[in-house]
Amino acid sequence: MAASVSEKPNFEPYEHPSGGWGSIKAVATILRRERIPIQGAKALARQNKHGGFACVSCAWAKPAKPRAAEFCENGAKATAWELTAKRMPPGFFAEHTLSSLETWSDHALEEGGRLTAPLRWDEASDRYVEVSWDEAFAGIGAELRALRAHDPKSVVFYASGRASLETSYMYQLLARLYGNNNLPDSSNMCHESTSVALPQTIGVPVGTVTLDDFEHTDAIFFFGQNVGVNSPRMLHQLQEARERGVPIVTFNPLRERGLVSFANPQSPIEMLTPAQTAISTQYLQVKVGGDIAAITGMCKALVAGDDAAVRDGTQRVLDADFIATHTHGFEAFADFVRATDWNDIERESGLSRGELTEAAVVFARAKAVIGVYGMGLTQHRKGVQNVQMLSNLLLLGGHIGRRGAGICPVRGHSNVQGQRTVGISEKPELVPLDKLAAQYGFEPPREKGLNTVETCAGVLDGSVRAFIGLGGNFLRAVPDTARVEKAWRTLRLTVQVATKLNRSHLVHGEVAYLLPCLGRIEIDRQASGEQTVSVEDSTGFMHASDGVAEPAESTLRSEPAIVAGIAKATLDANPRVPWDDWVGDYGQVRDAIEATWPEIFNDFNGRFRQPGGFPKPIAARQREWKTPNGKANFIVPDALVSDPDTPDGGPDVLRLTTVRSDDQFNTTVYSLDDRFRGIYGTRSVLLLNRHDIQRLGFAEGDVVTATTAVDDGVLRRVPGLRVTPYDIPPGCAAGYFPECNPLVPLAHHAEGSHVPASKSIPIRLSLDAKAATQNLDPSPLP
Ligand SMILES: Nc1nc2c(c(=O)[nH]1)N[C@H]1C(S)=C(S)[C@@H](COP(=O)(O)OP(=O)(O)OC[C@H]3O[C@@H](n4cnc5c(=O)[nH]c(N)nc54)[C@H](O)[C@@H]3O)O[C@H]1N2
Ligand SMILES: Nc1nc2c(c(=O)[nH]1)N[C@H]1C(S)=C(S)[C@@H](COP(=O)(O)OP(=O)(O)OC[C@H]3O[C@@H](n4cnc5c(=O)[nH]c(N)nc54)[C@H](O)[C@@H]3O)O[C@H]1N2
Ligand SMILES: [Mo]
Repeated sequence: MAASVSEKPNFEPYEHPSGGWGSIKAVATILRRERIPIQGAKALARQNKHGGFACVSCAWAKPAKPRAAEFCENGAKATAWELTAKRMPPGFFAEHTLSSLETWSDHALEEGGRLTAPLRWDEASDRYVEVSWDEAFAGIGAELRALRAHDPKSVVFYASGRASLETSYMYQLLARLYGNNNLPDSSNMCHESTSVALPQTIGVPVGTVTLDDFEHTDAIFFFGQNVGVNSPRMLHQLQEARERGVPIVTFNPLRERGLVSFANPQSPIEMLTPAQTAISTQYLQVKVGGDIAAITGMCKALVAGDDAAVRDGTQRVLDADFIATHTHGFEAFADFVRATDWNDIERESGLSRGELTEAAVVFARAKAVIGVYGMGLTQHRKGVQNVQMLSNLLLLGGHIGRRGAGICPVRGHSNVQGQRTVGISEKPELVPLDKLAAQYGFEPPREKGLNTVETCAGVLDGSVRAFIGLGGNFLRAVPDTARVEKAWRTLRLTVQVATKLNRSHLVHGEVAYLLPCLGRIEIDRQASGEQTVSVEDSTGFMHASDGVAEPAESTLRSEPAIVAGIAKATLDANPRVPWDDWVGDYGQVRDAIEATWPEIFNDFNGRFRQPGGFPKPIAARQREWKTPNGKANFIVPDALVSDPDTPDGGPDVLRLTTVRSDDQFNTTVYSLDDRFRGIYGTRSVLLLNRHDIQRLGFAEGDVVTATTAVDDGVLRRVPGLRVTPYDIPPGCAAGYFPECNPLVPLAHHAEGSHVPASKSIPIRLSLDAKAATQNLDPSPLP
């Protein structure tokens, strides 16, 4: 049962464009697989539409005038995964102990379908047993009250990034009324590097571009974001830009299909002809961790060109007016790039001076440039400086606060940006605590709370005693899996709110509850009728989302109802916090959000249904710099390499980056295939450059163990990885998240943001078994 997907690995290069017929076929397959052809197809028609639901997959912008089908292959998969006809009722748990389920794969666990009833772990039988909602809340409340009497800071309230603005607001209030700011979330593993970097450079914690900018841009630069897989609806904006002749320059160690070419599955012409749009006009296979060096190279070419223009009295290359009026720190930055040697840039980036100069020329010619990026920049030891380097580059040309230009961090979960906006943050200075104090008549905790990495450290050292998880799969998503899992079992209480079973529900504390919730696609009926929720997209627009499908089971409760249930069972009654009224009418939660942030959410209930959503104010869009010095700041990096730990490990040390396949959503693994990378039937692979395979004495198909090359007394290893040749720079390797997470040391995280540096892990390889073909060697044994 554990291996319900047949393990027959197969490798062949995928020569087709992303999108296209491959995409249509994949959508049909997944609807069939989840046994929901009709209901699923009906729901898809209302995905990302006015009066429909906001996709539960990625956070990419939702246009005011949607296409006939405003969803992508991966959004369709996420919808089907949630609306599946499969169920995991209490009877399932009567048949399986939790220890036996621990041997199941991530895929097999979620494949069982939707959870249907509240469950409590029974120690005597090692099984989850059904309890009533009242029993569950009473049990959790009693534990939380006891822990609070001892130390209110020993409890952590994690949020995964999918919960609505309404749920998130109630959840952060629960934590603060309880007595701490321990609100780690998935952005702590994701775009926290952005939230730390950009306030220092341009005075906002989020991106500045809107969909309109894509229609007016002259050049797009892509760093470490796999658009065809992780935000495929953006391919439409890229395709339109390419049709206008806009160059797209990509920096990525791997040649990713979606960044190479795209056939629009919604364009009849492209579907009937071999036509496809080439996406990247220049594809630069930067070394893993080589982005600071690469951008330094581009900046060096630009500054040199500008120095020459000043000398010769010709047209300037940089936007000198913008730099003079709006920025600070330009001279120091220009001196840094002038002083940096091309040899060092070439060595650390793996790119040539010629290639970087060519990219700089494209940049210099464009009146409006967009810089797009993802985890390839944020998940490094110097992840914050990676983001600041991209900001430096854009500032050279004045590309912030100009139509068609801007910085575009592509956010992960569908409401991860929004949950930070409504108070899910461990940093008290980012939350209007005085407002909350006045609104609800209590004294909020002022001490900094725990982020994700600190939560893991707290579990390891015993200071964290309880974990409440609002969605997600914390134990699979975090670094140092083996160590954290072991310590996890010593927790007093674990509570998980979820739609489907995952590993974080199997490894648990002394007292454990698993609470099944409605998904966003389902109709949510409360006292005042069917409820609407809201989310914020990657470009800062707030959207309404209405459920369209019947709930998987009548026993399920909504996330707001579950948060309120825990709150009421735990906290003293406070007449100013009307949990029941809020659950009865989410419009009242929106009123409360508006009262806390009137400048962002004024007339929230009036505006949130408008097609295309409403934007939150982002000062940098108007060239208003909310930085301490009132300017946009150039920031000089302190090293050329994004991962100072890795470089001198010796010739046998490789830099491993961990990535997502085409058929997964984070730890939710839909299948073992990765169509765009030509890998089928297995995720236990290590993608390596052919020369490295040979140099290290391996052959294609060998099975190896990866061991972390960090000497801190802990042995971290992942065995069983198949050596697979791939188009990747020498010295680099790629493997899958979450399978490779045991290799990431907890301390190996971005300076300043604590984002685990899971895009650059130093590893060594050792042989487990020779390739199967060689085992078949008929030569007689001696
Ligand atoms: N279908 C689907 N959609 C998703 C998700 C999903 O799992 N599946 N996850 C969601 C979430 S939470 C997030 S955060 C986003 C993640 O979306 P992405 O940011 O695209 O995340 P990754 O797949 O981890 O990989 C990013 C890319 O960075 C490249 N890369 C690796 N190392 C480096 C480097 O050192 N430098 C550069 N320049 N590039 C590098 C990789 O080759 C890969 O193409 O997507 C969201 N959307
Ligand atoms: N090595 C490595 N590690 C990484 C990354 C990487 O690139 N490399 N990426 C990091 C990033 S960017 C992120 S965002 C994290 C992701 O970390 P998480 O957000 O914690 O993990 P997910 O896999 O998205 O969570 C999936 C689970 O969410 C639950 N779920 C789904 N829908 C709902 C819902 O509507 N409500 C509730 N309550 N539960 C729901 C289901 O039970 C499902 O099993 O992982 C991080 N870890
Ligand atoms: Mo993410």
